[in-house]
Amino acid sequence: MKEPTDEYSRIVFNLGNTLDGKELPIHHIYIDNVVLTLIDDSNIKKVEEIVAPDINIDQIGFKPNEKKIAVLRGENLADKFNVVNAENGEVVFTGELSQSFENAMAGEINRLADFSSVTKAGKYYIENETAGKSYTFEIGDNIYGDTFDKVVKMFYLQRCGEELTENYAGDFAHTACHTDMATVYETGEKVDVSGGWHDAGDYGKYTVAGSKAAVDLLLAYQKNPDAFSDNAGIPESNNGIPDVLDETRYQLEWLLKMQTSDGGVYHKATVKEFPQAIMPQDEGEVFLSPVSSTATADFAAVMAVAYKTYLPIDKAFAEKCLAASKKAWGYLEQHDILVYKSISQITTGAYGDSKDTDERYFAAAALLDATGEQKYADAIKKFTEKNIQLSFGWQQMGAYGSAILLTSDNADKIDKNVYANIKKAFIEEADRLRDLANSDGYMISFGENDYIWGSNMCVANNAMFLIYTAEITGNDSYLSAAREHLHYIFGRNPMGISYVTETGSASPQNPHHRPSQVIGKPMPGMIVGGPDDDIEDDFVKLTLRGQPSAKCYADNAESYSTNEITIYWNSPLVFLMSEFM
Ligand code: G3I
Ligand code: 9MR
Ligand code: ZN
Repeated sequence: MKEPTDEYSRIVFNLGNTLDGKELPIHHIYIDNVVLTLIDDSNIKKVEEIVAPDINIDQIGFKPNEKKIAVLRGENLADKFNVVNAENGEVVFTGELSQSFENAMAGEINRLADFSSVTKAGKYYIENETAGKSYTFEIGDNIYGDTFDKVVKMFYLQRCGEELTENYAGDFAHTACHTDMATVYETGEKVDVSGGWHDAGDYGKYTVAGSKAAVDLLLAYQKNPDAFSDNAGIPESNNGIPDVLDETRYQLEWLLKMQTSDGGVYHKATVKEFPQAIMPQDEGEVFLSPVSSTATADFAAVMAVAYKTYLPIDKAFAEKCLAASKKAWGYLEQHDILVYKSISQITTGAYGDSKDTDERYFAAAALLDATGEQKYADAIKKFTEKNIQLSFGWQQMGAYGSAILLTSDNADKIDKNVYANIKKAFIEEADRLRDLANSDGYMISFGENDYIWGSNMCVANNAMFLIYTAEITGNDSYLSAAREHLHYIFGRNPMGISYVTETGSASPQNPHHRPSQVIGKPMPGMIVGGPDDDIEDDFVKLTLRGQPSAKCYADNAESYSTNEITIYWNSPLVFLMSEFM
């Protein structure tokens, strides 16, 4: 739990909201030290209007035979709760709440309502005499259908370099953007790096983050191909290829343009500085920042996974990806670590990283899985002599390497002891995550330092970890723990909101996402970053100090550290959802 440190001595006074009898949007003037910060907080009212019930529930719902739990908050709650049929008001189940327990991360006293025995398909809500009613939710076999399509289609809506037409993009249609040649900052050379997906609320394109997004979708398809349709509503729909593969190919084609003639890969393609809220086609000249070894290694990895995924679909494209992967590997063999080189005039996102062993390990694993060539197994042995942090994050990517190896047909090429150690470490980390989830009031695998920038990505990443472990061990307790993470994302969380835009009963209305800000409504299907108790942007510094970790979230477009969206926060969610469709 972080103690609030008050860097600001501030005077807050309210101007009131009428002038000559005319209603004004509410403004506060915050005087911090000598800086006068005027924040348009008129949309705070919208946030206050979403007063979450005291019964937190997955606002999408539950499959008929899974564990079904709601989290109630409050002291002196009535002991009993009802499950009510939302269509006819009939009480279908009455249960007893669990013992109450203190939840420091949420700053709440909680009790759980277990209604797993209710299995009949339908729409329901939970009611308790003291806590009131929950949002309505569904029990059924196909509860994720259109939500999943929204989460997958978000990538189409993030496309760069082509016109998004109204019949596919609706209000988020726009003309083609960033189609001009980019400039290599150090040499002035012009390069075509058009295409791919915008990273997030900004329009930058970053190789490290963009590789994570792509590989999550490819691994999700490899693991659960039947979860993916050919009619998610993109231009390539109904072409006989699952839309997720059409969409990911759009990103891969851009990534291929980011590779230099000697095999290295540029770290990012962005404008010089973040603009205010504008549409993408209005953004200026794009510059390429220097090659980094983390970008090159992530590129090598995703291209090797792409080879394996597209081989049965488009052999020529698959082989193009493998050749690019091997070329990037060759570059890595010739170069030690090349960290992200920050150029002072280019102040966009960094995706910096002081180590590249985990990325190189990931690349070696993907290339071994794709080719079976012994040299990659030998490289893996070398990498595992160093400490590799096992996570599916954009900075520590070791879990990708281990998950690929532990599910590979070519794992026999690895030294038996090395393999045993890789498996042991993976399961030990999964046990740590499962134990955390089993002791957390909202059933996610978080400790007190896990509410960081992009914490909702970590929720989905940890669920990925548990899903892979269930496959590797055949032990379904990991799968059950993973499933509870989905319920957190869609509403069973201390904020009481479904963290994915335009899903459930209450979802983010003001994401930090330039098209949403310009058009004035949230683009659908985007998971927001979620609580970050490091209090990292000006808005939350003025509004969230002292909040418990799990409530350090603000549904405000100014809060990019808690309310932005990214392609690599949506991608692990796609992986997670596809397992439980
Ligand atoms: O991992 C450490 C953790 O160990 C430590 O306890 C904690 C508190 O010090 O810090 C954690 O590091 C955080 C890091 O993200 C974790 O990945 C940093 O505080 C945090 O500042 C950092 O934020 C990154 C942010 O850019 C600022 O650099 C986010 O991960 C990253 O998702 C975000 O990426 C931006 C792009 O630059 C631009 N496009 C939008 C995108 C999303 O906001
Ligand atoms: O929009 C930018 C977002 O993508 C980044 O995550 C964030 C932190 O790097 O910065 C945002 O841009 C803001 C900039 O940092 C400060 N000036 C206002 C910009 C728009 O909010
Ligand atoms: Zn663009």
